[in-house]
Amino acid sequence: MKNTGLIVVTLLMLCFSCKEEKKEEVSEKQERPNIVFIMSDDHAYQAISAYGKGLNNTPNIDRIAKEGALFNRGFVTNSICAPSRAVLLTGKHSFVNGKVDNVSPFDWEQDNFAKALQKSGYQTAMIGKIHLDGLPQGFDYSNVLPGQGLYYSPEFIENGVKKTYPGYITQVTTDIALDWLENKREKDKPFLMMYHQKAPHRTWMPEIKYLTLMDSITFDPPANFFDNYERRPAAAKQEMSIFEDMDVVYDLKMLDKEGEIETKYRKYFQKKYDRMTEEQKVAWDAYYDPIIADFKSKNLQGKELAKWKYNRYMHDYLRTVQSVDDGVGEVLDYLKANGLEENTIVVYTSDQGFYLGEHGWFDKRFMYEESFRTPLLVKYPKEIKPGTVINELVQNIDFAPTFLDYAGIDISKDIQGESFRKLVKGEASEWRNAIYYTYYEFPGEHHVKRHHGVRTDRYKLIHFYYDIDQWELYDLEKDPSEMHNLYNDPAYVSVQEDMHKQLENMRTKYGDNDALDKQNLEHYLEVVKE
Ligand code: SGN
Ligand code: CA
Repeated sequence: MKNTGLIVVTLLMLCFSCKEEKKEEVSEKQERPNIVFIMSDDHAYQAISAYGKGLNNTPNIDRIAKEGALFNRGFVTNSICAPSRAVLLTGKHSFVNGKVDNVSPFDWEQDNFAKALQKSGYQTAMIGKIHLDGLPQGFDYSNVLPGQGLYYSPEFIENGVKKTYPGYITQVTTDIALDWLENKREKDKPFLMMYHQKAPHRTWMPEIKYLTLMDSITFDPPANFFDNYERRPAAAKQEMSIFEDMDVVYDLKMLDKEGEIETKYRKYFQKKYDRMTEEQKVAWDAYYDPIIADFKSKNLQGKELAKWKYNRYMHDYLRTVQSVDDGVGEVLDYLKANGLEENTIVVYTSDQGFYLGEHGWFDKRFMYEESFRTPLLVKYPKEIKPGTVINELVQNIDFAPTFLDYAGIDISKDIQGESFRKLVKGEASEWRNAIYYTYYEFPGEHHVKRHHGVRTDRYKLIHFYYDIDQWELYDLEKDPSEMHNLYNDPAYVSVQEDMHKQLENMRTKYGDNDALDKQNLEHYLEVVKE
């Protein structure tokens, strides 16, 4: 009897521990966080209300910072689209992953973090702008834009098959994302969703519902809008000036029916306009026609014209941002309504920053703050305290290792970024004190010269090269707008020396050198010649 009792008890215990094990296994699986990586294109941090510039309201993007963390020093390694996306996927600098500019090919065969997540049991999706040729690898589902994408009646490539969707691109991209979350993924697996908007990329065509948004507001240009580029010859030679280079039809929508406003790029904008439905065109014209008439009647010149252009630009740019913000709201609401909020990491960022009139510019590419920086907001209720503010230097090479870290996957040694998981949790005791930058796409659109440089918390050293040999040094604490090049200033001799050392250290650390620069240059010149 005694023995039987013991056997029963032992069996019961065994059974119990068996159940416990199962429970743990399940809960461990559930604990692997989902990742929603939201990236927009050319979204300046200045146009996110959480950053406090006061230009616009982005309540949904702001929610990410309110419920999680706002990064004040988020940077890219190379301020241009396709290279930025290659860095994001690989965790490696451009000169290592090979995608140094928008024209060189991207090698999808190399490792990327989505492949690693997929291999470890994640469901993975890539939706929206990708700007890397070829079928995305590492994704169970992809529905991406060919090239830059189109604002109205956009084309997408769904798992390799091209189709056109009716409607407005930002909403279509959001709908595809929500459809994947709701109907396409395997719901028992953790997931990674890359949800990448085209907006607010040029040519800033707003959604019909936002045509009149902020219409009554006149924006004052930034203090350095009429910059004279003194002691900055590379900055003086770009072609990204709002006044000089913005096309009043192509960029600023002055497509008059009479065809009197003839500009270089008018015919390209006509094509974009023609993609709208009759109904959309009626609403579009009702808004723009009076502005066109007014513009014609005024015949603005000089500074008045520059300010007019700046305002036209800001209105359309900020309207396209509003649709992006709506999409973020829809995705956040979906996660909440479906019990996914607690265990999902949500990141909001852009492929780089953008100029909203600083130095008189639009576009990006330069290592100056507005384009070198990128917005970065992250929430993860399980680990990140609401209202966290991060001031350390974080860069887009850090995304891949961070996500691998959260997913519990080994970070391979050749990844160059660092996981910021501990940093954002408030645990990192040590963090880097300098970051490295490279830009290659010259000669090319917008005419920004090749350069590389280093930035520390306070200083920045830039070297422009190729058809120029120019150094720039900035004290960001005293001169946050980078108007005073301090290179060879006697008061900064030791800073300059130290920054040169830092630059050499960076190039050694990441494996960059003159031979690589030369190789990339030769390849680029070959491709652009064709
Ligand atoms: C297009 C734009 C440029 C922009 C590049 C790169 N011209 O060529 O203004 O700098 O993309 O942007 S457009 O007439 O086609 O709009 S990136 O974000 O893809 O790198
Ligand atoms: Ca971009």
